[in-house]
Amino acid sequence: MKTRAAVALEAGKPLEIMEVNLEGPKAGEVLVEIKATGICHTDEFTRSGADPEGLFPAILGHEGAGVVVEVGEGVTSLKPGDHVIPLYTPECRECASCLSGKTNLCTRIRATQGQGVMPDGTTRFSMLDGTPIHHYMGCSTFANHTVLPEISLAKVREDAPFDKICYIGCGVTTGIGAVINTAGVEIGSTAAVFGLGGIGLNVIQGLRMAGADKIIGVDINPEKKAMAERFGMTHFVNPKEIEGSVVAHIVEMTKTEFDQTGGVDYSFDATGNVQVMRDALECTHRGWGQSIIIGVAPAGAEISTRPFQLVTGRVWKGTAFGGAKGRTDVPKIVDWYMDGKIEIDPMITHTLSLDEINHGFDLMHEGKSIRAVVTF
Ligand code: NAD
Ligand code: AHE
Ligand code: ZN
Repeated sequence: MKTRAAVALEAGKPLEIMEVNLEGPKAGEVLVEIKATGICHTDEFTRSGADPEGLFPAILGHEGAGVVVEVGEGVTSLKPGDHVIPLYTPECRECASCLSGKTNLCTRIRATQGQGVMPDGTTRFSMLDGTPIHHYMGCSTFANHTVLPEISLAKVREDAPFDKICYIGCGVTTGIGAVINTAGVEIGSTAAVFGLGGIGLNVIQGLRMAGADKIIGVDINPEKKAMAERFGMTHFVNPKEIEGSVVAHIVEMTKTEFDQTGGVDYSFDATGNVQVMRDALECTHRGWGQSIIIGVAPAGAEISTRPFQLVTGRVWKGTAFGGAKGRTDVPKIVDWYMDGKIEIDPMITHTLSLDEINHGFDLMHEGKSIRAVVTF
């Protein structure tokens, strides 16, 4: 079949909207009509050329929602008409990682997914002249239709709006999951969130759900303050407007009559900047502070700190997709949204057509959007 897609032809170039060829689903695969997709900073990271795994030409996008059109041979858990959310972290329930109970990082198809191909080593997308187009993160949601492995799809309820629940395909689950699954934040905790974008706001929402008392948001863009407060931020720090280091500032903010050491119980990096990651670690409390890296850093970037920071009890962790097991957890998060336990709508600041997708990237760069969503 033919479908319309935004294609990343070369690193650093705007996406090009074009008709592409899409082969039908092979064994174990599913053809999905994408109804809506968010634009995550990770799409920009790859489009820009900063991703060491970046391949071109590719159809980017990994935060989608849609409807099953056709299933390949042997597919048993899905049928045409089912509503689904694509998963860049699949859940096969059979590999050593899935069976370990210790991680959400299913390894069943990670190698081929990173090479931009389906598990059989081939691509379903091609240009009209026959040039193959790479898949992206196993999802490629910047296309009106896409093909995914069955294990990379979460079946969700049919009354949930596509243009909102697409965000659960990455940002919502990553932010809330980082708090609940990765950090295990307790009631009454103090926390600092670095980066108040599409991920950081969901960390804040997760912290409020977990019952955190003091939620400090840090961003160099003061326009992010109001939305963060709406989701539960109690204090805002703009590193450009304070005297001295952000670490010393947060340590001071968290000292109490009974604890003159200071430092937050938990911190989260949602910027992808390695200096910010260091600050996030070092502003946590001596003896027990945990810092969770969510941000994705460019090729070649490395983190550093004095080992003394860890010797004195701080813990550095990372999280992918908020530690969530997609087929199990995503349908529940859709229920949370539909039951009003979490909010999504205010964070979707812009809704665009596929033809306007590059404007969505501009809005991200200008700091004007939280999430821009493309609807088909
Ligand atoms: P975004 O562009 O919406 O938000 C980033 C925010 O960080 C912006 O508000 C920006 O002003 C702020 N910021 C930038 N530099 C800063 C600095 N030096 N100090 C303080 N704030 C700063 O991006 P997003 O979609 O929220 O994604 C955030 C990061 O998370 C990206 O690196 C993305 O690739 C990554 N990510 C990781 C996962 C995962 O599973 N680990 C999932 C989704 C996104
Ligand atoms: N390809 C990059 C790493 C990108 C990365 O860390 N991706 C996250 C999801 S970001 C979603 O917005 C992830 O899930 N990582 C686990 C995995 O297996 O990719 C690089 O640096 O090579
Ligand atoms: Zn993402």
